[in-house]
Amino acid sequence: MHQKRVLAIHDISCVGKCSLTVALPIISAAGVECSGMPTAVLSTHTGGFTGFTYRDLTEDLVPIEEHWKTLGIAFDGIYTGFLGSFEQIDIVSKIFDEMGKGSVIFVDPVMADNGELYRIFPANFPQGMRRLCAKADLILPNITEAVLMLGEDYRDGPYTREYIEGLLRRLSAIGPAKVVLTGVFFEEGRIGAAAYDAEKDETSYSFSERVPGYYHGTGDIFSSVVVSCVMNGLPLSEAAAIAVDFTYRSIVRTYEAGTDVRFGVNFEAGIPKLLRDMGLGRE
Ligand code: PXL
Repeated sequence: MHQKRVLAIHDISCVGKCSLTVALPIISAAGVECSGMPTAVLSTHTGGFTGFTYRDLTEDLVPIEEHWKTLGIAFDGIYTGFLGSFEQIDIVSKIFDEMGKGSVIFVDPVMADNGELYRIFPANFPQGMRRLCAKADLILPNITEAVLMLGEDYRDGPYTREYIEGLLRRLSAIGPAKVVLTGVFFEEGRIGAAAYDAEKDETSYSFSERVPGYYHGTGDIFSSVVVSCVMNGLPLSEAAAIAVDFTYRSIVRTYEAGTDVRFGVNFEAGIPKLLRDMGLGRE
């Protein structure tokens, strides 16, 4: 059997469980080879810590790709997350053109939450991410990232189905045939994701209970599970439902443990159930 291979292009935040330290274990556990292209090395992620180190690896990205081209390797999927600059967006866009011909392209336009662009990004950064999303097969924005890329004002929830389905269609019109939008809620106390397939013009929703607090890295956990499910051939609606449940359980486990949330959530303990939900792990 052909083992699928995904290239994950993210920073590596050494401590704090996000980006590559989440994508690698989750995608590997799902039986998919996960190659990594680290865009930067940080001592921790940028959310909630001060004094973190940041070594930019922009200069290494093209030589890494050039070497891979000499090896004749191909990727079944390319999955990008946090990118630190317009230059990195342009390089990744070129990697999609040069190495992504037969690949499913997943873009998580990590840059904002709760109505605000992360402070490290310039105000026009969403336009760069929009250009990258135009080349993707599947994008995974949260509501803030979605409205910033669409040039619309941020609204607080609860949302209506009409509003969410309008957002999904406008996002898909940028280019991607599939959109998974996170942070969707129609009532207080429950939150989840909407998955839209433009070819079928179908939208599905998955919700869980909302746990109080803000949990770093959970967007990357969610997206890594969706990537893992899609690469294993699961339908998008099922992929989103499994990812909502896995992320929710990781948050609850962490909330109950009362640990410092800056260090990320305990997703590791949920991996055996994740594999069962995906129909794997019975070998
Ligand atoms: O989880 C997203 C993310 C990834 N990488 C870095 C971050 C963040 C969110 O803050 O700071 C470096």
